[in-house]
Amino acid sequence: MRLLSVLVFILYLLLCTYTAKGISRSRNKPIQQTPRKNYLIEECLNNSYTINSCNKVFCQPWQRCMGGTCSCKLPYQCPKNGTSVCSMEGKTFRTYCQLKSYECQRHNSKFRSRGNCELQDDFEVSLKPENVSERFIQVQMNSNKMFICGHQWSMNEANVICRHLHFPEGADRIKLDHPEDTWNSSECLKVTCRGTETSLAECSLVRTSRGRKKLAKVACHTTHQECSSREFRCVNRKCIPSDNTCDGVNDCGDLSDELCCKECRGESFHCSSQVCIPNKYLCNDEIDCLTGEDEAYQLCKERREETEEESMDAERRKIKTFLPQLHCGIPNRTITRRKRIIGGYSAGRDEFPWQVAIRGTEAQVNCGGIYIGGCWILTAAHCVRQSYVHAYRIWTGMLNTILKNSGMETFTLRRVIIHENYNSKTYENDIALLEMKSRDSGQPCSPPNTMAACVPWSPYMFTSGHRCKVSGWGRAEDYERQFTLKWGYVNLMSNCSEIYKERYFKGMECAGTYDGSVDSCRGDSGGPLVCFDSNNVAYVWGIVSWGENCGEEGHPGVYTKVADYFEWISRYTGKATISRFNV
Ligand code: 4AZ
Repeated sequence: MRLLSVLVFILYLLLCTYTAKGISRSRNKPIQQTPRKNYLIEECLNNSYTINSCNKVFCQPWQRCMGGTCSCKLPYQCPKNGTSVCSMEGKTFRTYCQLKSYECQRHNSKFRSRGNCELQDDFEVSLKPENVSERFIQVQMNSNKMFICGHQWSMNEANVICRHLHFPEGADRIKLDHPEDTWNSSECLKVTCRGTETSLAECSLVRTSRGRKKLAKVACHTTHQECSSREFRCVNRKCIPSDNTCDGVNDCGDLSDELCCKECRGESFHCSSQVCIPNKYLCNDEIDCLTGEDEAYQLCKERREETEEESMDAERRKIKTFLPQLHCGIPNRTITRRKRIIGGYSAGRDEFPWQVAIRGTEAQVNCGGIYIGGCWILTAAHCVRQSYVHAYRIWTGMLNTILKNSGMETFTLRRVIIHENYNSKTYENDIALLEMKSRDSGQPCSPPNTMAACVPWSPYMFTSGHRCKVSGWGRAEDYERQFTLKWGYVNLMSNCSEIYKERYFKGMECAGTYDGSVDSCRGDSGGPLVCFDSNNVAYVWGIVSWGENCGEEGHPGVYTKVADYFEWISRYTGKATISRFNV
């Protein structure tokens, strides 16, 4: 009985606390404001990235990437294939790419129509009425005047129209409104733009019946103003609502609101390079994310978007298919065997076809290296000396250092190029290029059973947490010499300046596992850390450089961050040898 009353009392207490909580919660609710989520990455914004930053996005096919910026190609550098086009000034160009490269160099030849310039009808864009900030858009085509529909009207289209009308920063605001009664507007023009066009004529324009629906309005950007606390300042100094950042829509017009995003909102997709792209770019057979996540087989095997629109976008995409593309980073085979290395496995034949061995003055392998195409080997500066150039031998197509396999080939060197700022005390800029002598003089090197690893051009291609592969003939757990090529999975890490403090410099990158169970070690130096993109193409992300011992918990391996040296490498190899896309 006593027990029962105690139980009842406890129950009563529980009930009290529950209701008290309930009351206090409901009372608090109207006062508490949900904090606005910040989608943007501040430190990234400091770099003022725009649509012309090839560390973040691909350049247009009439541009090329130079030092992180897209710059204009010369018209003769365009592919020759394609249809002729006519500019607003009435000049005929052989291809769309040529017109765009001409325009890109500020000759300001805007696109007007396909075909050559004879027999061209008029194409005029104007804003109506005068003297108000937000106006309807009237397009005159073939003596036919029409307004632009409100259907699917977005900042992408508005920016293009303003650019067309010589407002280089694009639009400030868009709106939908009913037309004035006196206007005959039973039909309207439905526009769809990618958002990067400079002329409305490049977009898809389709005549449709308006019904009773609203029409599109735009206010083009004229003067710069201070942005409010709820606005984002674009790199082109326009202000846009903060809620419109990281949503896949190019509100700024220079894309600066989509390039530094922790995550994406609305109908948009997050590339691992922190860029938001509209969902309609997924699985459309054009790579938009630097490492191809938007076209990954796993994502796309069930979805294929077919959107065929009559616009110059199709021509732009066709031009891309005419551009040369390097064949790199694709091993013939990917299987793995027996466990070994520091937490690693023995490599199979053709699994690491870019891995080479560098034999020095003594007849043993002392460092690894990476074949990157042509006659070029990438390695660590601390592995080589200029004065030993005649002593080195490069072994390609090798798996085992004592059991010589068929398909091996050795090369002597023409040149050893050590980074001019390599510091042998701190291991800063621990990178070197070796130029092999071709076995048939005048012929390319083309070592057998060897495939170049692709060279990454942007430090945003792979980020912390990405699992990559390190390989080499270096020491295993027991520090014993190894004779077979081994490899292991390691994760890229971002907290290395906390671990190695003042010993960690720009141009270095850490990779390892939490417990140190997988690591590179003595003898692996100069060899590759490769990361694979969404389509399994291998990029040499790091060169084995140093570390505090091997396989120690809390002491990951330190690698030379190859993406930071793309320009340095291409200075010697030439851009065409190492650029996977758009040279
Ligand atoms: C070395 O001595 C070395 N655990 C290479 C890699 C690492 C440590 C030492 C990383 O060549």
